[in-house]
Amino acid sequence: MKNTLTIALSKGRILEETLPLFEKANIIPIEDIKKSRKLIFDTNHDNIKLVILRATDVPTYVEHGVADFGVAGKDVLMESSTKNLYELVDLKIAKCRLMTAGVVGVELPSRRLKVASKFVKTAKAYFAEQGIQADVIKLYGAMELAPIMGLADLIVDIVDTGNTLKANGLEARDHIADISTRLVVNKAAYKTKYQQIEPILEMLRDAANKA
Ligand code: PRT
Ligand code: MG
Repeated sequence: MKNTLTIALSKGRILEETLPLFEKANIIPIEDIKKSRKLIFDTNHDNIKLVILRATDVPTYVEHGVADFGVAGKDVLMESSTKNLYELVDLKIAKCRLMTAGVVGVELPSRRLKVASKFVKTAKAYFAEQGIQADVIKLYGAMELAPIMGLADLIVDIVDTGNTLKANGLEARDHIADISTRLVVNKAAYKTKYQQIEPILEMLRDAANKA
């Protein structure tokens, strides 16, 4: 009997693009994930299970080895302080950019900047690297409101089409990172279950490169 491999998937936007990619890689849940309230799913492979998690929890499950693989956005991985994982495949889905943004036409003040973001660690590292003095305020959503309400001079947020910024009178300023979804693997599992993990990696790598 083979060991079970557990793959932790990020729910929401990433899941929408993960399921078709996994289907191309012939990893198919035996029931419709989107129509179910379950969190653990069997697949067409008797040794592969899928668990559906809040995106920010995916690195944690993989770090602790309760999931062997994880599918998570590079933004989430950058922000997480988890170790013990290898980022092995760029799945090339849910692509976007991490950027700073501010109110259209408004120049930055000469004092220490106020920055609002849900990506506090990444934002701090970015401004430090630029040699810019900044205090970063943690928000959990609707980052666009912060500069409009005067909570912050800038936000650090995800931009895709730019429509959300535009609709709120904001403009993108500096590019921090290109983001896409990555496959991560627990380091210990990668060694101890290598024989089982490698073919799955190969299938997902091929599917990502074909897409
Ligand atoms: O709801 P929860 O707090 O759990 O997380 P979430 O809402 O961030 O999750 P979800 O389902 O939106 O997925 C987020 C993940 O998808 C991110 O971690 C990225 O890796 C990836 N991704 C890709 C995006 C976008 N594109 C994206 N456009 N995540 C968010 N957005 C949002 C952005 O925050 C902004 O509000 O879309 C808006 C910008 O889009 P444009 O097209 O208007 O520029
Ligand atoms: Mg959301």
